[in-house]
Amino acid sequence: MRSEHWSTLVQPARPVTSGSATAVAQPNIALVKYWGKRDERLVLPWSDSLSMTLDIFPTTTHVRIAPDAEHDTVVLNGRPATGEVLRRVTTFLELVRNTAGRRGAAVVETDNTVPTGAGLASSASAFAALAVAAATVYGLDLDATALSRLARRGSGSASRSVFGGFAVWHAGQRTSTLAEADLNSYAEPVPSGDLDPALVIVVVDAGPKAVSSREAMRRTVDTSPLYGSWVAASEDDLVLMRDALRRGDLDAVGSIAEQNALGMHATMLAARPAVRYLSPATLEVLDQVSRLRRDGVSAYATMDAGPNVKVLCHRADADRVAEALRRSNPESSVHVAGPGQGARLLRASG
Ligand code: 2P0
Repeated sequence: MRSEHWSTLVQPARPVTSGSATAVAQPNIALVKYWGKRDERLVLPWSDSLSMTLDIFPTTTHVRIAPDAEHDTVVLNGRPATGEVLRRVTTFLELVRNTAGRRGAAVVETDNTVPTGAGLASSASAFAALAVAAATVYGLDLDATALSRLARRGSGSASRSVFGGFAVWHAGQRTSTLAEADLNSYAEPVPSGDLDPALVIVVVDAGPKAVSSREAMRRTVDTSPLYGSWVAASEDDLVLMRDALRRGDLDAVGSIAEQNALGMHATMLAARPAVRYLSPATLEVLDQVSRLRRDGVSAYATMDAGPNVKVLCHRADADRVAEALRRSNPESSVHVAGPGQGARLLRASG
């Protein structure tokens, strides 16, 4: 009786027996940051954020159906993934399969050129590429908004890497239900006037971080007395940032981004126990950026969940800025990025 009852209610998932897809995506750097979740399972943030997708550090992800396999397999940079990485990717594939009403394990092979875990948003490019490839393989026909919403479930910042150039990720109304916020929380492109920017990335430390951004966000939201003020300030920053981008005003974009990043680090420094990603090397780069500004160069710093510094400047000044930062930081690697493309499918079969 019971099983008959079920069979009338639940459409059994149809098996997928073959197919593969390869997608590529690049990381993004937030100029107005995402820091803190309203809901962990749905990856819903407390505030809107805004970023620039880079034209360097691509992640290329190949997903293929493994018809005889019982479990998903994940290979990251040639090595089988285990633990948290495997769990996050499998949970994400489960979401794609449930949404598509399909079943069948997959093999995911990912080549990530971002220094993993160094606060350079490797999960953004990783889950944006995975969303495109997995949706294709399991037959989900999604527009860019739906793809962004899906990528968000893998990693919040991935919602923004679905788009090229500048993108805003909407938090979804704070007063709405979780289901409404889920629907309304996605990224979309933002116009950026005549801006011709570059981000000079100073990797002072490419090692893994001591505290994951997920845990650090949780601790900040739960314990930092400054968190509410930062969210309120960030809302104002977003309005000003959109206006500065529209006007193509790099100095305004840079100052807002720098203030917003320092505010984010202040709120986590006030968490209990404190989360401190900034190192002495970070502070030295911040001093160098101030000196560049005193010398008349428009250069502004932002830092994420790690000690590395990204310096926003005019593209025409990028070589000069990179050279100055290389000279002052001979042990660091320095990369120059411009605005890049959004996540895209390279090929698919079956
Ligand atoms: C951002 N970061 O806006 C902020 C600023 C780091 C500092 O998004 O937990 O890897 O997977 O949603 O996206 C890093 O967090 O976090 C991040 P989850 P994610 O770029």
